[in-house]
Amino acid sequence: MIVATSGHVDHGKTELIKALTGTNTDRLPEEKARGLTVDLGFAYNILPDGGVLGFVDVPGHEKFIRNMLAGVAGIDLALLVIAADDGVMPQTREHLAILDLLGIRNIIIVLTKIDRVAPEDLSAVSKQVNDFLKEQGHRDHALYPVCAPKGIGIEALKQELMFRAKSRKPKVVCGYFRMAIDRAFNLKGVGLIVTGMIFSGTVNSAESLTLLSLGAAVRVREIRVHNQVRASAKAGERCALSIVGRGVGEKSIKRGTWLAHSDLHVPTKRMDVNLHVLKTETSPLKHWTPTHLHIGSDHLPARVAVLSGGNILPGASGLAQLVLPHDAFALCGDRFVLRDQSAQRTIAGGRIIDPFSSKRGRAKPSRIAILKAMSKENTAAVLQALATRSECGVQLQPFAISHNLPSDQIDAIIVSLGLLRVGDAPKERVFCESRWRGLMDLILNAIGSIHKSKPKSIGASIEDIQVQLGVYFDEDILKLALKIMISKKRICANGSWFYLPSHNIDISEKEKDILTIATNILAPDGGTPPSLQQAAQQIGTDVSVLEKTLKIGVKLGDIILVGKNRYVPSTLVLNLKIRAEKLASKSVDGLFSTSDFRDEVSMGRNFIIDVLEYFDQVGFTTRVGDLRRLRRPITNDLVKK
Ligand SMILES: Nc1nc2c(ncn2[C@@H]2O[C@H](COP(=O)(O)OP(=O)(O)O)[C@@H](O)[C@H]2O)c(=O)[nH]1
Ligand SMILES: [Mg+2]
Repeated sequence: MIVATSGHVDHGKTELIKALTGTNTDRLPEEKARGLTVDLGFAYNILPDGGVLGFVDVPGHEKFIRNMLAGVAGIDLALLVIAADDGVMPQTREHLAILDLLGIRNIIIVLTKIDRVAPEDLSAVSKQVNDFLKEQGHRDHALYPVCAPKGIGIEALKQELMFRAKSRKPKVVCGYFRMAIDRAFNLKGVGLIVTGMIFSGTVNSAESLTLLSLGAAVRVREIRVHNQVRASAKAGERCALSIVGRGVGEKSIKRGTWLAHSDLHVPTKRMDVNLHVLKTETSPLKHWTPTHLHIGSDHLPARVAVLSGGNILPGASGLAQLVLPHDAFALCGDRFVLRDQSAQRTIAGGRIIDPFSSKRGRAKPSRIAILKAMSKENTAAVLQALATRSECGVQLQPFAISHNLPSDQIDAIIVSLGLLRVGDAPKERVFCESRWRGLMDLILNAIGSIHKSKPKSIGASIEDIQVQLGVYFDEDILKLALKIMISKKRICANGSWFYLPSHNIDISEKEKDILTIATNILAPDGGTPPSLQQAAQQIGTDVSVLEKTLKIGVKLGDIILVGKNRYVPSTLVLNLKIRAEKLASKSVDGLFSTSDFRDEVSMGRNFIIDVLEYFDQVGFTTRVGDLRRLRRPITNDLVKK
C-alpha cells in the first residue's frame, strides 16, 4: 500500500513520516538547511506479515504544489496532516481538493502538534476539522491526534495503517505496464535509475520498455521495490528500475515521463475529458482558458475548450477538450488536475474520456452523445455503447490502446459482448450485429439509388457507393461488406462495378447490335485490330455513336479501354495475356521484349505497346529496363473473370 502525506506547510508531515518509519525524507541539502520540504521524499515500513507500507512525503508549501501533485498520483491512501495549533489552512484546503479531483477517497486525518494546545482546545480543533470535511462533502474520516517528536499517538496510527493495508482489496493487475517516473538519477556502479508509481501491468527484469516522451527503447536491468531486488513489480507498487538504452541518460528523462510497454507509445495533443470546476472558484471556467495540466507525475500547459454551454460554473461539471501545445500521453480513466495559468491555485480536475480526440466536430450533439456514452467507467459497457451508436463500427486499435487492453483482454470483451470483428489490424472494426446488418441494407439502398440515377451503367463503383451512403465508411470495411454481400448473392460484381441481381442494364436493341458487331471487328482472327475510326467505317456508323456504345460495353465488362481510344474486347485481352505468359515461360529468366511479344502475336507495334502498358498498369507485368516479366500468374485473372 502506498501512502502519501498532504496538508499545509509546517504542519508536521515530514516529522510524522520520521516517527512512522525512522527515515528523514528531507534529503536535499536545501531541505535540511531550511527544514522545509521542497521535493518528494520516500520511506517505507516492513510490516510483520512481510507486506510493505510505502510512504511519499510531499511538500506543503504553495510554491511546490507541482511536486505534491506528482507525489500523490496513483497512491492508495492519503494522510491529511493538520496542526492542532494552526487548524485548517489554505493548503489543507487545496490538498484536499486535489485528492478529491484525483479520486483519492481513502483518507486519514492526522492532527499533529497536540502538545502545542491545551487539552480542552483539542476538541475545538477537531470540530473545526470535521466541519471543514463536511463542507467539502466528506463524511467523517478517522482522526488520529499525535505528537510526532514524542511518539504520542504514533503506535495507534501505525495499527490503523496496518489494518488498512491488510483489508485493502488488491489492485487488479491488468493492461500493459505503465509507470509515471518521478525521479531519474545515476547511481555509482549501477547506472541509470528511474523511480515511480506503477499505474498498470507488470514489469519483469530484462524486459524492453519505451520512454514515451522520448520514444526511446530501454531494457530493464534490475527491479527494486522498497529496496528489495525483485524479478517483477506490478500495478500499485512503487519501484526503482535500473535501465539502459541508447542515448538515454539522467538528463534526458524528466519527471513526468511515462515508462511503458511500446504499444502505449501513442502521443496525443487533444483529449476529451469530464471536468469538474472547484466550487471555490469565483467565476465560471471560460472556453479557451489557459491552464497548467497535471497528469500522472507530468505537468504541461493546456487550453480548455468547453464542449457545451460556453463555460462551466463553479461547483459544476461539464465536457471539455484539453488542447496541448505538444505531445502528451494519457489513457481513458486517467485523473488530472488543472491549475490556473500563473500556477497559483487549483481550479478544476477530472477524468479522461477519450485521450485521442480531434478538433473536427468535437462539440457536435452526436459527438457529445458519444462522449456521454464513453463516460461510463466499465470498459465493456463503453464498447457496447459505442458499437450500438456507431454506424461505421468502432475502430478497434485506438479503443484497445486508450483503454490499455492487450489483445487477449480486448478479445475476451468482444466475445462477451457478441460483437462482430470486421477487417484486419490496424483498421479492424467491431460492429454490433444490428449495425452490421444495417450497413448491408444501406449499401443495398445506395446501389439501388445509383441504378435509378444511372440506368445505362452496369452498376456502382466503391466511390459511387461511398458518396451515396452519406456517412463516411472506411474503404476497407466497405470492400469487406461488399465481398460478403457478393458471397451471399445479395449483389453481383463485374470488375470494379457492383450491381443488384435484379438490375438490367438499360441498353437499346440498336446499341446491342452495334456492340456485338464491334466486338467481332475489334477482335479479328488474325492481324492487328482496327482503330476506332476504321471500325466505325467498317460498321458504317459515327465514331461518336460507336464510342458511346463501346463505353456501355466497358461497363458491361465486355470491352476494356486499354489506351487512349483503344477499346479491346475482354476476350482478346485474356488471349493476349495467355500469349504473354507462354512467352515468359519460354524465356530462361522469364523476361521478354516488346518485339518478342509483337512476333509472338503478330500485331502492329502501336497496338502492342498500348496493350503492354495496360498490362503494367493493372499489375499483370512489370518493366525491367527495356524488358518485362509477369508479376502475377494468369490464374488470378481467370479466377476473377
Ligand atoms: N511541538 C511539536 N512540533 C512538531 C510536531 N510535529 C512537527 N513539529 C515541528 O514542526 C516543524 C515543521 O515540521 P515538518 O514535519 O517539517 O512540517 P511539514 O512542512 O509539514 O513537513 C518542525 O520543526 C518539526 O519539528 C509536533 O507534533 N509537536
Ligand atoms: Mg515537510
